[in-house]
Formats: sequence, structure tokens, C-alpha cells
Amino acid sequence: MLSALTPQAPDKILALMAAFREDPREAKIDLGVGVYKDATGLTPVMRAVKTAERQLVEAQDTKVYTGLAGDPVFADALSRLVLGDAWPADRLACVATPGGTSAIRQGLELIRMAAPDAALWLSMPTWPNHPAIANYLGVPVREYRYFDAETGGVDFAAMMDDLGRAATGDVVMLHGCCHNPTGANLTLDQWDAVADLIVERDLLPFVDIAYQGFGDGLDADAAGLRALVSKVPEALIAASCSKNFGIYRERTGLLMAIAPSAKRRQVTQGAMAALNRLNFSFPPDHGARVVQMILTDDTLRADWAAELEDVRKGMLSLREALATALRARTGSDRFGFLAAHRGMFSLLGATPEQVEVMRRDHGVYMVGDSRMNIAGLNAATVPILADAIVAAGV
Ligand code: PLP
Ligand code: TYF
Repeated sequence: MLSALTPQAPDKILALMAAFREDPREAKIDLGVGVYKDATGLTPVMRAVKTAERQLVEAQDTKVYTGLAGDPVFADALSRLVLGDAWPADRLACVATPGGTSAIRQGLELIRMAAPDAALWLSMPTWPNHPAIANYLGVPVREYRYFDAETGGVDFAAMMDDLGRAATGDVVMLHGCCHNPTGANLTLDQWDAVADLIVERDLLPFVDIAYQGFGDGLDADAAGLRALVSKVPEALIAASCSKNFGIYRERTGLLMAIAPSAKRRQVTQGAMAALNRLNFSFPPDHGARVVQMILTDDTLRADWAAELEDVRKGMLSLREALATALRARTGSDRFGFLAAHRGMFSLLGATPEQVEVMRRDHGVYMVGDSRMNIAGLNAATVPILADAIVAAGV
């Protein structure tokens, strides 16, 4: 039976991670996988996470199963962090999941269960796991134009034009903030217009938020999604704690569903818990418990938020430095979009050949579509990257 298996296409981002490791050059620069790195290239455990983990080891007296939905205190704390003043008390169903990826997977399973014919509209481009999971589940995928390669910004007219063709009941996947891979994001006014279109055409928004706190700040990064949620009757939201708590390998995420009424909330919650049971039974607890401890303790929470702010500001200054270095070398502001983008990623706009030249001649690793992880830079490598970009003729 196993001999019937065929080779699966590798994830291009994870394949790049392996290629970087194998490159023997000292001066190589990793702008590939979306993992935050400090100026020394390390991905540290955040201070508040360390403290919470120490407290947890001391105080925890059982590791017995939680519930299928995880600990409700975790769901309460994380959903309030994401939804803020738009938190819909009596309409919110939540299940903890193994990372944001599983929140997306469980959300798509829920859609398939409720509306097997609904199409999933994905931004062009988007995180490759969005179409990969949808295709595997047999959820029909449609694409909406999103990125304007000329300006490095969002082609909002094209996006609205494409979404205007979605059928009643279709699902629109939106990146909550820090769009992966482009770095280009909707303004608040644009979020409002998308929300109006969603209501008008009776669509279901599905927001993937994996970088809250990495763009303009914890509340600012969720402002668009909160505005949307306060307008629409139903929504799905997949939140990841991998990046903003730096707990990548602990697999901590939350799927939230905003039901049209308090009554529908219960059935929705039951369906989501059942899907957890069918896929992995109980969600992992360690990361979720650490997040819960941090968010419900004033001191830990303040320390976490302060460290996250430093991370965010560090990435912003790297953006400024790179845009400045490129302005100096090209005498133009053509790369100004790098400073306007938010989050870890920017789509540089290089051809696959130019990406290959940068890798071969300069040891600069970015994803083949020219997505760069800004956090992979430091003060010393910004000029090296700027030189490589110019030398490759981008
Ligand atoms: N969504 C996007 C757009 C991402 O970039 C990531 C990153 O890893 C995730 C979701 C989920 O990540 P994880 O499953 O590691 O929490
Ligand atoms: O986009 C990224 O680089 C991160 C990490 O299958 C990632 O989101 C990449 C690929 C993947 C899982 C996580």
C-alpha cells in the first residue's frame, strides 16, 4: 500500500531553510523562513515566557487532559488580545489548536462541514500553506488580486473588483496584519470597505493573524480586523502565538468563530470541539498555558509587551536602514516601499533569476518569489544586502 505513495512537493520556504544550512560560506545571510532573529542571529526565548515556564514547572501538579477546546481561560485571554473592544461576549466560539496552521486547518474543515461548495478566496500571493491545505481538503480555491508590483503597495481597486465576483457564501481569507509574503497591508478605510462588501455580498471573512504586535503595535495591528468583526454577522479568525510569543515549536494557536447569534454559538462551539477530537483530540497545553499566564498577570504581560515592542521597533529600523541604503545606491526612492511595509516580510520585486544571483554570488538567501525576512538582517548586513540587490540589477 505504501508503495502507492507519490513524492509530495516540498514547501519552498522550508526547502530554502535546508539549503541555507548546507551552504558552507561564513558570510551567508538568511532572509528565508519567517522566524524572528535578533541582531546576533538568535531567536531568543522571551523573558516573560521564561519566567512563566519556571513558575509553571514549580506550580503544575497535574498534566491530565484539559478539554477538547483547551483551557477556556487561554481562549478568553487570547481572544480578548485579538478582538479587544470588538470582543463579542455571547457569540464567540473558540478552540485551542496546535499553532496557527491548525487553526487555519480546523477553520477550513469547519467550512467544509457547513458549506462544502463554498469557495475560498485567497490573496495573490499568499502564504503557500493556505492553498496547500485548502487543496488537500478539496475546498475550492479562487484568487483575488492584492499586490501591486509597480508600487509595492496593495492594488485595492483590483482586490475589490475580484471580490465583487465572489458568490454568496464564499469565504474571503484576509491577513490580519503584516501580510505574508508581501508586507503590504490594508488601511483602516480599506478594511471598512472590505467589511461593507462582505456584508453586501453575504460572504464569510476568515482572518489569519499570525503577527499581531510585529507591525504597528498590538492594538493597531488588530484594528482592521476589529472594525470588520464589529460589522459582519459571522467571522472566522485563526490566531498564532508562534511569533509574538516566540514559542514556535510549542504549537500554540486559537480558532475563533463569531456566530450570528448566541444560540448558534453553542452548535458552532460543539462542531469545533468535535473537529479537534477527530483530528488530534486534545490540543497541546504547554504553550497555551504559558500564554495564558502571561496575559493574565499584569507584570508578566507588561514585560512581554515591552519586549515585543523592542522586537517591532528593531524591524522598523532595519526597514528604514535598508530603504536608506538603497536610496543612496540608486539615487531613487524606488525601494521606499520597504520602509512603508510592516511585519517581518517584504516582497522585493526581484525575478527568480535575480534571487538566484543574490544567493550564488552574495550568499543572500530569500524565497524564490523575492520575499525577504527583514528580521534576518542586522546593521552589518544591511549594506551587504543593498549591494547585492543593486549588483543583481533588481
Ligand atoms: N499564517 C501565516 C500567514 C503565517 O505566516 C504563519 C507562520 O508560520 C502561520 C499562519 C502559522 O504559524 P504557526 O502554525 O507556526 O503558528
Ligand atoms: O512563512 C513563513 O516563513 C513562516 C514559517 O510550512 C513557515 O510562516 C513556513 C512554511 C511552513 C510553516 C511555517
